[in-house]
Amino acid sequence: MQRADALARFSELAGGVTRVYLSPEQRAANEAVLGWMREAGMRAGLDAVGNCVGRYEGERDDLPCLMIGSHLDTVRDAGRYDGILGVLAGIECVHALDAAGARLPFAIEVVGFADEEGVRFGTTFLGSKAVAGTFDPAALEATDREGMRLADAMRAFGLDPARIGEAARPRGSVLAYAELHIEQGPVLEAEGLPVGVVTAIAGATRYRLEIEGVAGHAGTVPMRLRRDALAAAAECALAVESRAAADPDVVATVGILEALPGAMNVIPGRARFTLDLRSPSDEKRAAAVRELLEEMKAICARRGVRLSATKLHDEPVAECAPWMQEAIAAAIDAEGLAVRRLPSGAGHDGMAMRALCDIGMLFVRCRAGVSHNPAESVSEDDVAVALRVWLRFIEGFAVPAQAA
Ligand code: HGY
Ligand code: MN
Ligand code: MN
Repeated sequence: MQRADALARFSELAGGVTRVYLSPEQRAANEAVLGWMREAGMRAGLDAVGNCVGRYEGERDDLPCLMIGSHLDTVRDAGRYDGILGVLAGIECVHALDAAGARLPFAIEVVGFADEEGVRFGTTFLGSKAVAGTFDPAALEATDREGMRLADAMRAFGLDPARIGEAARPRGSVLAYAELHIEQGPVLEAEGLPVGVVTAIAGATRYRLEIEGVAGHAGTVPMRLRRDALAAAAECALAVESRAAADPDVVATVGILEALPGAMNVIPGRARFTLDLRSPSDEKRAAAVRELLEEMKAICARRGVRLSATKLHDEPVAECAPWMQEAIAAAIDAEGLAVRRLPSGAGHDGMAMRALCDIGMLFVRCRAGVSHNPAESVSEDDVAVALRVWLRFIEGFAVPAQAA
């Protein structure tokens, strides 16, 4: 818990937590995490994309590993447990094994992924995709708010984009990927449970959209002659909200909305906004995205403004392997706790890691389900329960014959 507080201080936001990919704050946080990994008995260092990787050998060197991970980057003005808790929990479990001199029939790798949230470049899962071998080189052209390309930001950080492929793991070298994460939802708290087993991670689509209208003088252009880009974007945002509200299996968010040029007395000639749409059903997600793009085009045509949409991200539902769900459920049961299976509305690095190996997740109750918010919090007791479950899951881990 103190380590989560310590990492929260590595932030670009005074009085809050914002730590994005390849930032000076991330470099400082990496140093702390690598130090804790080494103290726990791991060999630790950064991989080719800046993930923190710690390795604890099994009963023999160079055995395939169980990968225990989560992410170290945050959203803007974030909480201090989203992602972070899963990395710290992995370190704590290895520390317990090391202190007991325990060696398992597999290695353990604890990974702190460097870019799960995708806040700086709009992409996401850059770290886990590199490990899974699915990193898309086109992402190197993505730019941040200052217009800096990802490739240049990597070089400025001391990484070589040409070596990203070195982070990819050979198939078979990772037996499974397991992530402990706060639920970021209200279910466990509502049912009085400290932990739960994740069944699947909802599919997600992200778009960056721009509306081209006509800038003008706020005092002289009659309302009926205006091509107000922001008003059009606002109508689009309400269309997003009502389409999602119409289907309990769909959630959609306009998280960024900018009026340009951004002066009080100028009719916005341009508007930029984002769409984030999720569903546990890939069919419903695709239908909702298709219908919303049509509807937003019609809104803009009616208003005489032009809409352009760029898809940034499109990940289908990621199932947690039944055998991994069973293994985590058995550890929960062995701790004398009720086993609750539930889906994840939030995205996680497992969506990328499933390209390499089977995945599983353990959820930890968080207060009022609040996340992506400084009020995000977990209780020390629940974290203690989760650590005991996680250590038991790790010690009992084995790949069943049919899953191998
Ligand atoms: O957006 C998400 O679901 C995750 O926090 N990246
Ligand atoms: Mn998050
Ligand atoms: Mn997260």
